[in-house]
Amino acid sequence: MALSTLYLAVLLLSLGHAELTDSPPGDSCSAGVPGSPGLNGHNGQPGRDGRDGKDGATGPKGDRGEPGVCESEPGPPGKMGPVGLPGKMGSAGPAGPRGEKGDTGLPGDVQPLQTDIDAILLRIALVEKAASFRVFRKVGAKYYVTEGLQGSYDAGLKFCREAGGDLVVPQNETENDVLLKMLTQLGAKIAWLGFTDRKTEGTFLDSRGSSLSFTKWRSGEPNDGGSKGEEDCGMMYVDKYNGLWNDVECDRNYHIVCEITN
Ligand SMILES: [Ca+2]
Ligand SMILES: [Ca+2]
Repeated sequence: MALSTLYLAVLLLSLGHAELTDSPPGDSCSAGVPGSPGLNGHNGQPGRDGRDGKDGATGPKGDRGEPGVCESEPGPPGKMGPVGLPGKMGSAGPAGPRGEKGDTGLPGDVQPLQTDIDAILLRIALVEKAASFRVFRKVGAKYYVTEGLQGSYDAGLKFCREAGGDLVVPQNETENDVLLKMLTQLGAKIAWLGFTDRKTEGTFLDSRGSSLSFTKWRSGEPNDGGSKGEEDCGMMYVDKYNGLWNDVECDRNYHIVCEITN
């Protein structure tokens, strides 16, 4: 339609032009027969793109698809959790089998231990012996023991030797006090001390022949007095002179106290 309108417009324009150029001024002529239509012109240039149209209406919802298959790799491990509270200790299990016998130790490793064991056994033997007496007191490494018996100096010395000891000889003030208290508790008034001057008058020696390193003579003693004119054996006063010493006749009857040691 648009091409036909354009064609007619071109035709009228060409006729008008012909009248202006072919007819002299003042002449008149009749209109000629219209010529044949001209050829179609060439196609014009493509027009510009039109504006974007409005979005169409939303279409109907499609059918539900098939469930997919998850094939993803496992994720990394999570962070370590807090340390839990300690659990209760279980009951002891049964004893395991006996192990193999160990290697024999060196003689030098065994000897000190054996020495300690021997010393302990000796100490136990001493305590057992002391405890076998009626009364016993610990004095340093020694024990003073007695059965509460009385007799002469020689009877007392024999008794103590047979018990594995000797007649008591205090070596210092402390030992003298222990003996005094022991005799006081026993109710004794006088007890023998284990030394004499039978061998050399005026020189008191213990049963092993050693001189005295400690003495506690009563004032004026030893005096070798007495009715027989000789006093050769030592003794201790208990209640009368409170632990002081004297030399007396050896055949008197006094309490017998022994000292025992390893
Ligand atoms: Ca004497
Ligand atoms: Ca005397």
